[in-house]
Amino acid sequence: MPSKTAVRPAPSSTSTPVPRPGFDWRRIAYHTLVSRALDDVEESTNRQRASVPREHLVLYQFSARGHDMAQCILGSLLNHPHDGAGAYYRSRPLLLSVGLGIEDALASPLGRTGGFSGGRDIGVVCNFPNPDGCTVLPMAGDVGSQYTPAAGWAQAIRYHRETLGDRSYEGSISVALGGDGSVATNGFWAALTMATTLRLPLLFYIEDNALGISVRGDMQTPGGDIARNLAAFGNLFIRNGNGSDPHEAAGLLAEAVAHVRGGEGPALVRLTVPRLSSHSGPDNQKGYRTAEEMAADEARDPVPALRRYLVPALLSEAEWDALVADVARDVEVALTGARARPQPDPATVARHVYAEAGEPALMGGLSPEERDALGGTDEPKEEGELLRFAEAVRRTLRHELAVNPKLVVFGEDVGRKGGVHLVTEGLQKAFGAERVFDTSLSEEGIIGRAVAMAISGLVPVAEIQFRKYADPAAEQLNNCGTLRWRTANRFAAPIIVRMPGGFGKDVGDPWHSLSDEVRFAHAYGWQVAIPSNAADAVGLLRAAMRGANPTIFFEHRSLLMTGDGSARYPGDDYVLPFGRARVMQEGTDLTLVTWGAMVHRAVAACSQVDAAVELIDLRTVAPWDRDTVLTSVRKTGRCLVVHEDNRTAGFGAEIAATIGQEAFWHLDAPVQRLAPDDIPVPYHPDLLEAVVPSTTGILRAIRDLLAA
Ligand SMILES: Cc1ncc(C[n+]2csc(CCOP(=O)(O)OP(=O)(O)O)c2C)c(N)n1
Repeated sequence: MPSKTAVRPAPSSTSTPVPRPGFDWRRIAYHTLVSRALDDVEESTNRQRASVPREHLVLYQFSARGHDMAQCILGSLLNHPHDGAGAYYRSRPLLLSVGLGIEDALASPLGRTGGFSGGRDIGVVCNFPNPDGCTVLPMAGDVGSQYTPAAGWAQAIRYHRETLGDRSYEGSISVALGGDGSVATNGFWAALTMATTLRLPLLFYIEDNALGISVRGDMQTPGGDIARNLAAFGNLFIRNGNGSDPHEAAGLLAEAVAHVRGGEGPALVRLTVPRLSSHSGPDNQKGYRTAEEMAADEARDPVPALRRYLVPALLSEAEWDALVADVARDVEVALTGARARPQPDPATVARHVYAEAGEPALMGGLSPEERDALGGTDEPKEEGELLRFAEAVRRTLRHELAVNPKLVVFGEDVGRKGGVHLVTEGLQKAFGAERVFDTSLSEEGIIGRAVAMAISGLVPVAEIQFRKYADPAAEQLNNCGTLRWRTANRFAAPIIVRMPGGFGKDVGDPWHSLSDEVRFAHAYGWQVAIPSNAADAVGLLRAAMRGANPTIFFEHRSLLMTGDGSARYPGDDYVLPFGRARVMQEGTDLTLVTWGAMVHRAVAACSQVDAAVELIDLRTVAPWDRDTVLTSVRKTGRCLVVHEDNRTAGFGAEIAATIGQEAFWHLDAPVQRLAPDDIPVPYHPDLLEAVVPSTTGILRAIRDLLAA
């Protein structure tokens, strides 16, 4: 009985097995040869650099040579219209085999219009919205970042099938492709935990070429064999073998795909493959690879092995040669077509950072019809009940869960406990554990999962327990923000990320009290809300949940813990558009701009000063309401910005710079900022008071500025 990770011996050349039935071997060979030809075109063009017109150069090239055949076998098995794949820069053969056109495959590295990104991203960082077959999720340059979205797609399959009752998802699976280096990343382990604990329909496909650029595989996992090392991992079906041997690779992949499609849970297949080129165009392999090692890899080239396997058993010599000729012709035609495509227009480069009206992405989030059906009004109801901040958020989540079956709420402790801040208390009981659920302790897993769920058409509302603990998810958050732009509006992932931040009631510390909202305002593609009260929280959260852009939604800890942010419930359909500041009190002497919990200290300070201060609660920092601030400053001639985040490069710097640029001649005094002196938030109440702007500090700053 072979062990579950046993390596099957490669068949000897004297006993070439009969090609496995059930595979379209001609198609597999065609795609393998196309991939090889694309690598040839790119590499030879780059070699002849001096004589090739600049517009025909591939500026950044990664070859799939050696990885190609096994990927094409895998691709041939991904034939369900709801299959999905999280892939990486060496995965182009898989894309070809699930339907990517050759001209598109060439247009992207040439940076032409169309293709994956319209010239915005590297040609092998692909994506493929594929209504008739496997969707390839937008790849990213970060190794390992493909895994948690792939797990999220698997969870979304289950949600569509079981919770929404969409039988068309029956039997679909998700696949994550990665190299041997990628098994050392956080993303790999996060996804492995997700897939095995939830028994998700996810296949991990590890293409082990024993190198991560120059680093050997035994630096990535002890002994250099991740399949062997995972033998004891729970709920994981494992297969391990030779990716240069078509018979063996097809057998192992078919077994694993059948396991996952059959609802038996996740699987991992590791196939050894040769790397027949340098890591990427600029790498010359000097210093880390000997001529003997390269020759040994050449001897493992899967293309001759595939030819031996198919000729004469399935194809005659002449049929193989005809296939080679077909490929050469098709690639030549595609190359001419790709080169003839227009260059991207620089005038369009700023488009699709955010959603644009009337131009939804091909995939991601609710459809415009679904959004319209949800509707909304920016007129608050006046007679609503007085609610604390946390209760207002809970009620908004509850209502949206009730009216939108595609909305899911999740995070650490969010389900059974109702969140460590109890904001989601009772929601799992009311809506079930499929819709409101706990996750494993991995912020990368939470956000990566949310991204793919959103791409599949769901509305994920993720909770990060405290602002500081978004750190491990930084890669997924940043990639989510750029996703629409870098796929030229083919994909979007409008996720909502709720996170408490800022000081608590008389208490702080460096871990639970960070605000650092500027980091998200600086990141591409995000909306950032920092509401100061329950009514704004309702409107902004609902705007995010019914909107088309990814949103960071801050829940200030001091407002969650006190009655400071209490307000009347503005109604079940109240939507507050982003970028609309609130002028809390009008005045002609000085403009005070702030947001979040600082609003309450500013109100207290203003009540003690004998001057007409115009107080502006910004509500959102991305986008921020420049017009309201500039109009006010042009009237008052003085501006004080107060915030809780660091002064240096804090959001106040952005506001001050904008005022300097746009309203300089209206100023009677320099713009002032009141913010912590770049000191982390301390624990002891006296230290906390010394760092975070206080009511008396704000009062003093107002008086100083009025006197200036
Ligand atoms: C997070 C991250 N760190 C480092 C890199 C630089 N880098 C690009 S590819 C690579 C090696 C990846 O090796 P492996 O996963 O084995 O895939 P292979 O290239 O061998 O197919 C590294 C270190 C990166 N792209 N992303």
